[in-house]
Amino acid sequence: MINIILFGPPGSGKGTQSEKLIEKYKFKHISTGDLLRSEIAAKTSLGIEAKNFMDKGQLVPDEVVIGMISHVLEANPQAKGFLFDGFPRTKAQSEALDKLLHEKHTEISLVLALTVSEDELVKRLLNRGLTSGRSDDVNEEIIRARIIEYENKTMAVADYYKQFNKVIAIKGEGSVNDIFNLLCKEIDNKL
Ligand code: B4P
Repeated sequence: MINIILFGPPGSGKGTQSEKLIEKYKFKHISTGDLLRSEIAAKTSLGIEAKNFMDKGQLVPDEVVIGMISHVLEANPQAKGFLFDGFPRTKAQSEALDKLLHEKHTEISLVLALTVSEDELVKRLLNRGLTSGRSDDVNEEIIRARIIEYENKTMAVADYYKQFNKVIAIKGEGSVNDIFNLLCKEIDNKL
């Protein structure tokens, strides 16, 4: 079983590359951003709580996200491997994920970290905001707040997995296909 974390700042291409990776490798895709947006669309109490944070560019509280992940792992006992997209985003989430996977007698195999300059991130997200209908993509101030959350809380995830030598940095600028090929090369090395 191979379990991968696709890591990187907002707008680095995690969602874009995940779509291609799950098609090729048939991983079970877990995107906390997508899960939260489904909760918001369904107007659940979890969604209403999450929206308050997401609209300000802030991370949703750890216990909310960890609970969601725990349910998805439980619901997919037959999965051949998981692709985590946008999760974990804090050290506490990383530790919780390791514990949940350990209970399933498995672990994170690889953390693929996309690196993209801040100017390019802002440009991509504003551009996506023109068509996505995502309230966190339309305003540069909110986008910058998301990048600050990433620097203050999420970079710690890479540090956490570096101690186990699991992190590989991949340049996330260039064509979507070229970046995809770089990611595949690293995954193939693990298969
Ligand atoms: P997410 O849904 O995870 O979204 P994201 O980080 O903004 O974007 P992603 O990185 O997937 O976007 P992509 O580059 O593919 O998070 C949204 C919010 O949810 C967070 O701010 C937070 O509030 C909350 N949340 C989610 N998970 C959480 C967690 N674990 N804990 C707490 N809170 C959580 O796409 C960006 C754009 O770039 C697209 O338009 C794409 O077409 C373009 N693009 C992609 N690759 C490109 C390339 N190579 N060249 C040019 N453009 C490219």
